Amino acid sequence: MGNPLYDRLFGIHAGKDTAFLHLPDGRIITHSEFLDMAARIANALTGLELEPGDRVAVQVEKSPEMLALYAACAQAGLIFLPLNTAYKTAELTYFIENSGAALVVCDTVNEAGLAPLAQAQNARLETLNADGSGSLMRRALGMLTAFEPVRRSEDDLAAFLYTSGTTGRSKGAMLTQANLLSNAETLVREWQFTKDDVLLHALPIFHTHGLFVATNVMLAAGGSMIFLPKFDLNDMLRLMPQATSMMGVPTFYTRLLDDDRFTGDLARHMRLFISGSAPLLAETHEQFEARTGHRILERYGMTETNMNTSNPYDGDRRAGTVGFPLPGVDLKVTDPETGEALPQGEIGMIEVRGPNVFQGYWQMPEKTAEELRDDGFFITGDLGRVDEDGYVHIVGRGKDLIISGGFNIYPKEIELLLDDQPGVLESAVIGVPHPDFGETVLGILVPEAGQTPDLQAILATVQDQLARFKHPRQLIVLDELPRNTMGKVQKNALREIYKDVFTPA
Ligand code: MCA
Ligand code: AMP
Repeated sequence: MGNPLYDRLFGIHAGKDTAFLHLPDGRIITHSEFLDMAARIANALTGLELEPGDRVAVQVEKSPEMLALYAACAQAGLIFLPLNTAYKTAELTYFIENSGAALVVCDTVNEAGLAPLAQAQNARLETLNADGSGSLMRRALGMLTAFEPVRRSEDDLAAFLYTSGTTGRSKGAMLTQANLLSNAETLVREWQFTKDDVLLHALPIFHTHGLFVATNVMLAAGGSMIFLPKFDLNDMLRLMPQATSMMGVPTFYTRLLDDDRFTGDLARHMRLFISGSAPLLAETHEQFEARTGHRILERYGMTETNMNTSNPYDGDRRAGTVGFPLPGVDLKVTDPETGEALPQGEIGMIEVRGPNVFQGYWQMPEKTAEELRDDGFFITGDLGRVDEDGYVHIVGRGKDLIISGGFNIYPKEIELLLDDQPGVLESAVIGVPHPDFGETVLGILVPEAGQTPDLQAILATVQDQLARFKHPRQLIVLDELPRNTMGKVQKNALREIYKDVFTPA
């Protein structure tokens, strides 16, 4: 039986002195050096008395060591639970408590803040910093570079990724080894990745895109990655000549296009540019082709499902579409009210089924039942249609979601906080177009009678409680919110009124 995730992504590289990570300072980490590091960490984790199936919550900066911690968790049968580095203590508290993490790994600067929380639930606390220092690597240093992978089956859980919801409460999406492996192996074939590929990797590795799409695909293909700590335009331009491929959110592409140094010559040698996590404007697709001759390959996925659809590698990559269902993925468009399949061409709810679809939300059977049907179809919350050529178009969202620079934000979480502020009767949070982030957050407040809320004080509270990317970029005060006859706030009307706030005509 072995350990399929470890064996097929990591074990296959044992003893290979081929390049795996190219670091921005020119250093190269080979596959075998990386596996040695992972095995040392796996030994260190076992030394902490962690048991297979335990959750390891990780909020650290992107680094080779963080990636090796992911490999070590796979090897030791632990559930990897990466967390956005922007989250504040208040947000982390929920994830750590809800997941029942047995180990929390954080940056040294956050250690004191997280210690009481870890202690309260008997979790171990170790540190790992961007430069690879910290208590976890100190433990790992003295360990052996051999570690027999813990036996696991494809049905065992490999990762939890938290995804927020319309109620404001985040849900832990449970992903098995099979979910991750099936998707990675499909994408390698569909996008024709090989050991000769060098991926320009500037995405964070705490989300599906940077970890399960970009990294797992490169591991399965045996290629290497130019592993940047974050998106930095100068680094991207400097290092693109050494890459064959890039994956990014639409903001990566608009930022590249906004810079004159990004020329057709710089990109011509590249094999493939892939975009996802948020809608790529058809205009960006067209500008990119005009500048570089490349047609960006857009695909569509979710935390709960990994990737569902992709434009073709060979064939017409159509702007404004997310392509065809991937092999093994069933996709249908249904009536959001009845769940009945709609005739081809009609707009409705996108539902997907396949080996990529998660197992449910951790300890939330009701939420799971609301979104995952008994027959295996997952209700994505995205509204779309399939055109006469079979291309899937996402035309809107049936869920109240804002996607800013590829990060998902559920308005409810922010509204709950705004509603609690002195002098605020109620609030509505909407996404409005933003030239850099695609969408950004706008907060609309209604004061209590006779009150004038202190907007600066409210923003300060928001800053304290919520990750930066969730902060409303502006607060607007209104006497009342527009409502329909049922009393429901008409967010569409608000979005229309404020659509030009950040993108003046
Ligand atoms: C940073 N800031 C943001 C964002 N990122 N604000 C709103 N939205 C964001 N996405 C804050 C910074 O903290 C900073 O705050 C200010 O905005 C400007 O920062 P800037 O330097 O411009 O930002 P950056 O650090 O360059 O980051 C922008 C980014 C980054 C490169 C677009 O957000 C990014 O890498 N996004 C990718 C997200 C991703 O991987 N999503 C995949 C999710 P201050 O003003 O205080 O300095 S997985 C997924 O969605 C599914 C499964 C899928 O299909 O892939
Ligand atoms: P997440 O919850 O971070 O997994 O984000 C998943 C959501 O991102 C999907 O439900 C879509 O709304 C959105 N998304 C991902 N890829 C695309 C895309 N190519 N076009 C439009 N929306 C996308």
